[in-house]
Amino acid sequence: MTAVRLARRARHVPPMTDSRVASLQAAVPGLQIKTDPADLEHYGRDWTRRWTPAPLAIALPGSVAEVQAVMRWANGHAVAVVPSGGRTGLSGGAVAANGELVVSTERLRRVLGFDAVDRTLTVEAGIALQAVQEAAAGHGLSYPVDFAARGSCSIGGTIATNAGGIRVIRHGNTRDWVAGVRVVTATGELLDLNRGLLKNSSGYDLRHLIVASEGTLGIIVEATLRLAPPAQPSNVMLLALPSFAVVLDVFQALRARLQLEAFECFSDRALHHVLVHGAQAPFDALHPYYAIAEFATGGGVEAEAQEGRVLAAFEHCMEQGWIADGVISQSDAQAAQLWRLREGITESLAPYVPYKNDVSVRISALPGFLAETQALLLAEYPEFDVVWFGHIGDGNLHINVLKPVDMAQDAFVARCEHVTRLLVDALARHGGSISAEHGIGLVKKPYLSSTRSDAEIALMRGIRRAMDPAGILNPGKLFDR
Ligand code: FAD
Ligand code: 2HG
Ligand code: ZN
Repeated sequence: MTAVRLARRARHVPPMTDSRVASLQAAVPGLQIKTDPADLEHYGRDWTRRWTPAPLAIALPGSVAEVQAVMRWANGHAVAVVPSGGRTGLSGGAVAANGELVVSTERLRRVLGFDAVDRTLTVEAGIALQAVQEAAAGHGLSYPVDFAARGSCSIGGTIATNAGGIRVIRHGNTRDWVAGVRVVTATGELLDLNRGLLKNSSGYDLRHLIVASEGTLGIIVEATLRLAPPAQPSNVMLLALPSFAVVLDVFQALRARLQLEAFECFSDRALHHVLVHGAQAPFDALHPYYAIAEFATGGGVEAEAQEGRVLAAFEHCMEQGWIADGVISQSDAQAAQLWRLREGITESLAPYVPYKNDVSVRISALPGFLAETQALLLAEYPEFDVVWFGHIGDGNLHINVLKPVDMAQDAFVARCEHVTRLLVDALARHGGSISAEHGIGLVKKPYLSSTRSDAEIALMRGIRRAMDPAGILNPGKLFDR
């Protein structure tokens, strides 16, 4: 009882205010600002949960003009700013742990326009990815970037991280769908980049500089997105694999025969956690690895021909001993059930606050890289629960390491960082990247130089200084100035 009473009282303690908050409010009179401790915690962190949130305040502008006014004020007062979308990021890019002003796009969620001739949708940056997908479908088209955080990540965040997801194999990354962006710079200017043009050979394409800039070059306030034809009818197939060594054989066998929309894999440990989290077991027996493939089925005669190709692919893989069992969805509900086994992994692991790697190599380099990585992880993490999954058809592997309950968090992270340094060496040997799709943020900052050369990083520093002379935009993220 006492604890409840204390908690209630704590909620009524007036938040600590800072004269800078009053100064911001005076400079931008209608601006919504939050300083409640619960809000500081909520908006000060993303899904990494490794840093303690400690922002100065949360600004929630309701218009582009307000974003500009906030940035002018922040620049004038040398206040660091963390651009913030849905905070589903997995690299600490949206973390505010050092008294920064969080600028949230949460109130900028409108669809601003659809152009049937250009096949583009223009939206405000805070709109959720799923709302964009639904708006596109409402116009008989599709927005094909897709992944499990669709309901809570913002389109601005997906652009700022160049998000990938489950359909990259067929449709590419976010970058491929950005026809234009409007960006507020550190000094409060509004840049209108590329303006939806399909062809534009007029010098440096600053739009693409903004993609994957992780909030270090400006605040994305609006985006014009290319839309694709409506999604084709498709089917989902889940395959049980006897070993990891065959996953690429299965991939190539399916890719040669089917129009793949997705090809993903996950380990028995991943399935274990998803099942504990409430999903339904797909097979009676357990298997070491699983692959999930989505493929277009077409309609009418084409659908029949496709069915033949699916069976042929399946039989070929069975004959080779590459698959032990398999199921194919017979309805959208079944397809969703199968996808849940793959898409539910991150959420099922979240309570463990896992240490994550998100690495990529060229598809052709995968066999050598995967063999080396598997041996490395077996040798280095003999007693840890290591969960493998990923967009294997894109050359992108996710490794989640779970902390043993009796191990201190610092010791756990130190051990994992040691293994990441070894992984970095393997990546270098195979020409890969330390971040395939989640961004560098805080988590992978120490390893940026393993993927980008000194000359590249020097150029990136120069660009950052030119666009943000006072160094207020997401300091400490991606690389130090
Ligand atoms: P935030 O986390 O808010 O921010 C991410 C970065 O972008 C930060 O550096 C932030 O400062 C910056 N930023 C945000 N908004 C803006 C803006 N308007 N202007 C400038 N900078 C901005 N990612 C994938 O790529 N593929 C996946 O398959 C995938 N699956 C996921 C599944 C789950 C369950 C979860 C929790 C995450 C997953 N992610 C995935 C990671 C994450 O959802 C993506 O990185 C997403 O793009 C982040 O969007 P957000 O709005 O949440 O960004
Ligand atoms: C996915 O592919 C996401 O599911 C999240 O990119 C990966 O949790 C992860 O490590
Ligand atoms: Zn992923």
